[in-house]
Amino acid sequence: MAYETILYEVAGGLATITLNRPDKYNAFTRLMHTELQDALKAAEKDANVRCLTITGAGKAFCSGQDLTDLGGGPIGAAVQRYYNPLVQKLRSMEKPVLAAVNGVAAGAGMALALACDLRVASEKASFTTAFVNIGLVPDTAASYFLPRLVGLGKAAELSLLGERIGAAEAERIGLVNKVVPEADFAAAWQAWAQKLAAGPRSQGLIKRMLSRSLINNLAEQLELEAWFQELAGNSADAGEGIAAFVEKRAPQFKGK
Ligand code: T3D
Repeated sequence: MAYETILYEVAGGLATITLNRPDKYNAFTRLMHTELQDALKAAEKDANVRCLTITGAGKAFCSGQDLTDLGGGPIGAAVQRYYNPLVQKLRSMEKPVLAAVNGVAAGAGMALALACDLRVASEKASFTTAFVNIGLVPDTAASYFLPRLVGLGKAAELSLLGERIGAAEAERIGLVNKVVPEADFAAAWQAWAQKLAAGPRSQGLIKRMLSRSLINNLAEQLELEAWFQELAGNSADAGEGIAAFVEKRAPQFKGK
């Protein structure tokens, strides 16, 4: 399907969404939200897609809400209508989602990266919560994921001061999984995305388990592990994984 504000491509088990408003640093508009939801649903439904990557066109990853196109109406209602479903979809999708952070990620754009499962950043990437700089509070689950990724102290610093940090600092504090030189960036995120796209059914379960670990107590998490291990153990991919180990060959997972 042709979109105006994003690109959506599927190749070899890997779906890629590119936020595509480079002149506005890929800022969100209402149309972009609608198109993004549509593409996320397509990726979720398509059995051939086993990993999704979100990246940005041009110099930026995403600069958050387009401040020249606020749409009017109560701001809280806009957050509920557009941003909350975006986070919910990213978290409920039983497929790994990778943020390939090519440039600056600000406001809800930074939050979008935080809501993904993994973050690979170009050395050109940078991050600012930005909300406080315009008198707002973090949304798009930034106040949920940021303390969990970097700890309360750093989350407070980034949220209260709104300063921009570079990719190396983001890697140092655990905000991104890895930083790669600009020349290697595309190859680096594609290598991870392709590996994830060739992975077993258990990846979706692992994603759910890690999300639940953020709210479960130890006893609940142990029960969940036993339950999900039963599900994973009965999957065709587990059969293949164990057979491949015994036969000393590489497994051919089908995501089933
Ligand atoms: O109603 C609702 O939906 C509420 C929801 C709110 C969620 C949010 O995301 S609130 C936070 C919104 N985002 C921001 O506050 C970030 C604003 N942008 C910046 O702080 C900076 O632009 C950046 C840190 C992202 C990049 O700085 P820099 O110096 O590298 O670039 P720049 O020159 O500021 O920006 C480049 C261009 O992108 C520029 O356009 P121009 O002058 O070349 O024509 C700039 O205006 C444009 N741009 C950047 N961010 C936005 C934007 N245009 C519209 N909206 C933006 N968010």
